[in-house]
Amino acid sequence: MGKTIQEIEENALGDLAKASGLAEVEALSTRYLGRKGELTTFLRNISKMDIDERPAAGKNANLLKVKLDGAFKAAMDRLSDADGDGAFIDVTLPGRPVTRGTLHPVTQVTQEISDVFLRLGFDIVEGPEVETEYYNFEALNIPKYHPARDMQDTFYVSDSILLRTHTSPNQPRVMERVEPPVRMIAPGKVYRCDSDLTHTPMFHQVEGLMVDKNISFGDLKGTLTTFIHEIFDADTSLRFRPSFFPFTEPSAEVDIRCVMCKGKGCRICSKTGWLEVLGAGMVHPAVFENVGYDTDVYTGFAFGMGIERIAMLKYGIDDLRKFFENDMRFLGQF
Ligand code: 2NL
Repeated sequence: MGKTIQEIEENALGDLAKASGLAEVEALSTRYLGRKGELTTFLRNISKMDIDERPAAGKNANLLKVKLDGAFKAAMDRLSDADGDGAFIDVTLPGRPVTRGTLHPVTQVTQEISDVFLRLGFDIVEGPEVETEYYNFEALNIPKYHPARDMQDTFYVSDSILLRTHTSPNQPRVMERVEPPVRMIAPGKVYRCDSDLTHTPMFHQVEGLMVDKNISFGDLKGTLTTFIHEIFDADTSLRFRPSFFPFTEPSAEVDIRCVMCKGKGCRICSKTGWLEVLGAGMVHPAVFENVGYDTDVYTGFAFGMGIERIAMLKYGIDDLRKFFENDMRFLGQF
């Protein structure tokens, strides 16, 4: 006598569990349910059994047929190419890891600088990148034939509209609207028609302004010293060197002790031991007159710096162009 219904079930399900491909499952289906399959043969032989065994055997065999039909079909669905494109999705494969992005180093340094000045009570102000000649130049006491207005440096949009060459235009815009005290910084993108190893046509600046009664050069020195000690090491030495800007008088450039050699002299500081980090000064009375501030009552200081330069010194980056190449291996380090 052949196998029992239980033996056929155990064998069929055991074989199916071990089957790894569509062809193997199809072969098993034929072996058990095909015209000469084991279960088919069993069903055909029921007529040769004792008459009182036939009803139960027929019922169990038909139940198993339904069960195996379902199991083989489910296995084939799982393994076959349902949409016919020659590929199928194996939902049991592990997913690809999702990599997490980072903030651009220029964004990070902008936020750090903003945080320091927020703690000192300054407001953050943003304004248009497409500016008028008036706010970019005239309001800041940069006269018509000043070299800074040369076509070589400025991207003109039309006769009197341009891409701002610094973030200063935000400051007369604010001073026109509000009376002192003013404490603000203006971070953002600026544009200059210049492109070489150390210049990109777009870069980032932060400018600051403080106006009130009795603001002195001492306030400027104290504020910028605190700022430098927050951004670089807390014991970084500074020096204020006399300089010139049309919108400040007196003006100074601020150097810090070289972050690489600590003053011994190296390639980064060109053997001077000092690095220039920002420009500053007392706001020129002509700027106050342009916005309607009384120069007998108010004084103020202002400063400006390039964010890429601060980021390069802070992180030891030697090539400005790295900020603009968007190489993930570079950007992921910050
Ligand atoms: C630099 C120097 C500076 C200012 C920016 C300013 C703004 C107003 C009035 C007076 Cl509204 N001054 N800004 C002052 C001194 C220097 O920037 O090296 N920037 C990258």
